[in-house]
Amino acid sequence: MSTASGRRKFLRHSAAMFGALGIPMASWSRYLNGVSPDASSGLSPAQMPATGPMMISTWDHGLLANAAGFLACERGGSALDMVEAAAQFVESDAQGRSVGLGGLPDRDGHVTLDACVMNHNGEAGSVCFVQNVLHPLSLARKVMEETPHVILAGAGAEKFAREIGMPETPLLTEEARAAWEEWCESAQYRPIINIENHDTIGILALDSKGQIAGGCTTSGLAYKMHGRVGDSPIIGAGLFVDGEVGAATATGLGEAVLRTVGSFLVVELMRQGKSPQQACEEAVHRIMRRQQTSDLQVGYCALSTNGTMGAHAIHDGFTTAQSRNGQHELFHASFG
Ligand code: SD4
Repeated sequence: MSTASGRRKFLRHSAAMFGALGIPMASWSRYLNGVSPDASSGLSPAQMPATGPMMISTWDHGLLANAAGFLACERGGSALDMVEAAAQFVESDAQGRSVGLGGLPDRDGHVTLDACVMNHNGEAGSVCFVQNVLHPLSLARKVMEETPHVILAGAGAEKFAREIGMPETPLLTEEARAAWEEWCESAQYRPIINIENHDTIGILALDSKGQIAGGCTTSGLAYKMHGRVGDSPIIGAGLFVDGEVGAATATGLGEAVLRTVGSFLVVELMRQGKSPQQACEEAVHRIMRRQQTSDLQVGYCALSTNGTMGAHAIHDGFTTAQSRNGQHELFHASFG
């Protein structure tokens, strides 16, 4: 596909998504003018410090997610509001195969969701192994804001969602069901791990007050065992935010991230003086030193409270969307 036709397709999809969310065209169209859907390689300019609201999100879908986050910011939203708006955008997108609606199911055919949020004060909320909730990250935020707990799981989280008025939403689309049925024919009920099978969204935002927040939301590994919970809803693994230092989030094979408490590690390395880029590299290398990584992917991205960003992955192919000054750009992360 040519760059021009790729861009046209991207803009059509974006317009449909913003329209479906009821966001008026006058609000989103100017954001899309600042969106560069073609990934650049090499060092991102966003690794340089900057001021003002900014975001970094995992994978290509982070571009539109960040644009949605900036709309929330323009309406006076905090960093956490930016994160939530970005997440809702991707969770509602039925074309995405690993987050929310349209996500691929577990090996028994159930779409089960993991999500969490954390803010600059160190408050955190999380839900895991949740079904039929369109916006699990918003539910995680409610756990943080309206309960004395940090994590709610499974049926208990779903009950809480009903209590606070979140509608039950079936998430398995026809396309995702068809993909699962095809998988069932040859897979012998074995959960798979491969480096293509990832595109969870992790989102980090810094608002104009200098407050930082993050979130992570996913339907997890496709065709995982029923009941499996990954790194994404686990504070310290899929996400960590420290208002004095910065924030980090992870994507890829959750088991590898869980074993190394990856996002916490990235933030602690930043506290010790490493840049977000150096910290992401060290956390990836920690996995590579301990595990056989030829068939697994993990990527981290990080944002410091002074506005520098970094991203690194085990393998080529990890992209991050980086936004500031009304510009949203996609970057290929360094790897290896
Ligand atoms: C998980 N870390 O459930 C998630 C999957 C993911 O990009 O990030 N995919 O293991």
